[in-house]
Amino acid sequence: AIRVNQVGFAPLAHKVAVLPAGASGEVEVIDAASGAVAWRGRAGPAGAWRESGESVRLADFSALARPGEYRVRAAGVAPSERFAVRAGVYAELNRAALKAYYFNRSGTALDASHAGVHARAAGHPDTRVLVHASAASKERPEGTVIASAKGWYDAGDYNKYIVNSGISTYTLLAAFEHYPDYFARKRSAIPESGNALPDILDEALWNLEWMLTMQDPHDGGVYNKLTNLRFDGIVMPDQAGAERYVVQKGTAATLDFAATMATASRVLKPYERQLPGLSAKMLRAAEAAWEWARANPAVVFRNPAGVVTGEYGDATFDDEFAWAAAELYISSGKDSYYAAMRPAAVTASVPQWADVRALAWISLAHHRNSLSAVADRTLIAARIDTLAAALAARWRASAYGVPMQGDDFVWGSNAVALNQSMMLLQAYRLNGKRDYLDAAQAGLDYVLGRNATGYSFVTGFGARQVMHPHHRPSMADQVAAPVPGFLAGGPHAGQQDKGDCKGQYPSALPALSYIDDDCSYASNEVAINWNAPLVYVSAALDVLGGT
Ligand code: G3I
Ligand code: 9MR
Repeated sequence: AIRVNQVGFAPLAHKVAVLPAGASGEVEVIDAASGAVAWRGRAGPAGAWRESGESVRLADFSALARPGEYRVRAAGVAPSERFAVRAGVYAELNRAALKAYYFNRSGTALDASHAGVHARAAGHPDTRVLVHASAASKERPEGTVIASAKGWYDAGDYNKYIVNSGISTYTLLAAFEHYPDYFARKRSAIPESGNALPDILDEALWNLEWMLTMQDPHDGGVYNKLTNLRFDGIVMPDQAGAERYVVQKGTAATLDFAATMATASRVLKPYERQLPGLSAKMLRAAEAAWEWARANPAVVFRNPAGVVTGEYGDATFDDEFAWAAAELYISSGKDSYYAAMRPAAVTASVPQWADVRALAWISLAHHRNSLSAVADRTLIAARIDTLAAALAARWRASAYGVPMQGDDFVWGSNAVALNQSMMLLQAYRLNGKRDYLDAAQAGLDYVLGRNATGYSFVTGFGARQVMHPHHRPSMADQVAAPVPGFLAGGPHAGQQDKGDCKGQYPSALPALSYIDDDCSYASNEVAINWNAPLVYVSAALDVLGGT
């Protein structure tokens, strides 16, 4: 079949469909209701995409700007799913992608007025959590009870991990910092909707309040995670009663915390009246975490004996140091933090939970006009442009018309596509090169259906949508539809769950290694760090895509 973004495009966006090489080169875009031809043209030459073993052609129908509902067709092949062309085409997608965080809130009931058929009882109050042996200190010996409520469940499991919370929360804060007007009045029907804060900040706050409890007030260090000893069964949150622990402090968790709190302190500063003292408290927490990390610069987290939940183990800390230093510099105004970042030694790469260095460049670029004299604006722009240029070159050379290739197909590959888009958008914001916007569009197209599996990977969106994500509430709630607004992890050749998904993978090729089955935690789980760039990119393309 012909593959296309199943949600659609802004009128002036770059618009591409992927056709099997065997299809006729004559391509039409037809009105989905009347069948009238709205655009006619030719597909490009056939090219091989090693990642899926396909030979495909691209049809560029960007010239079609008239709002409507369409399909792409060509002789000799099934037509595409339907899609829309209109301004604000990602508004609902963006709302749902943010609402997914509400659905993953720990420690609260979701009532029917906000959660509809996905209403559920409260689980994991985390008001009495034990300090694990690995986290014991003089002031807080093993077994000390602390309160560590709120926060989001990480993913399809019910644990809460600081390393992954950092990049996720930051990305939401960055979306708001870059596009405040887009989010200002946007309502996602969460309990806080209508208060003085935009919903995206209320949602971020739910997790930030939890994160604050993960810092040991005696030394500034931050626990890696709040977790059961082993994963909960496939049950609703209120049915999961296992003892919970905070586990070992680590350098990565502490620096991710510092960076996120420093960011939050400046983003929330205008809301001093609603949140008295919070901004200053967050900056103090960030500085205390930074000091702990300076004194403990290489504490690698590994699951202690007896703990088998997600690890988020990361053994390199240069990127976390750089990111925390950059955010502390911007938020505190102290030049010493810029020097501590060692900018000349820090490159940019596509962000993910274990590599956060680009987040430093994103924030520096956004604030470039108000930074003190020590900041090297030329370097900031160059770092972002160098990365974007490399991604755009891949996009240009790709048979599928996407930057995704080879090593990008990891656990959570769909978020790689969107984080690539997020970085391309940073460069577009700096220098307005149209290719960067178009390559960013390709990443969103990819997760919404222009990929080798033909799925739209966001629950609730697209004609051929994911129905069975590895997400405990979606699996246990007896509701046929999954909780909406979640991005599935996506294809990759690792197939680490094939023991639990016997014989189900259709292919060993990376871009086809995906199963829409809830057995597949390696290809079909959801996670807060994967949804965050979906929130960012859908907002940015709604704002920038029509221009
Ligand atoms: O670092 C190695 C690299 O050196 C090697 O070349 C490469 C080859 O496969 O593997 C790399 O390690 C990978 C690691 O992520 C770091 O990227 C592992 O293969 C891969 O299995 C591992 O996947 C992680 C997965 O947990 C399993 O630990 C995902 O990134 C991570 O997103 C995922 O996170 C889980 C949490 O643990 C628990 N909660 C759900 C969440 C989402 O599935
Ligand atoms: O549900 C767990 C998921 O959140 C993790 O990402 C994944 C990898 O650590 O593990 C899942 O739990 C599975 C466990 O690892 C193996 N037995 C089946 C579990 C899922 O039902």
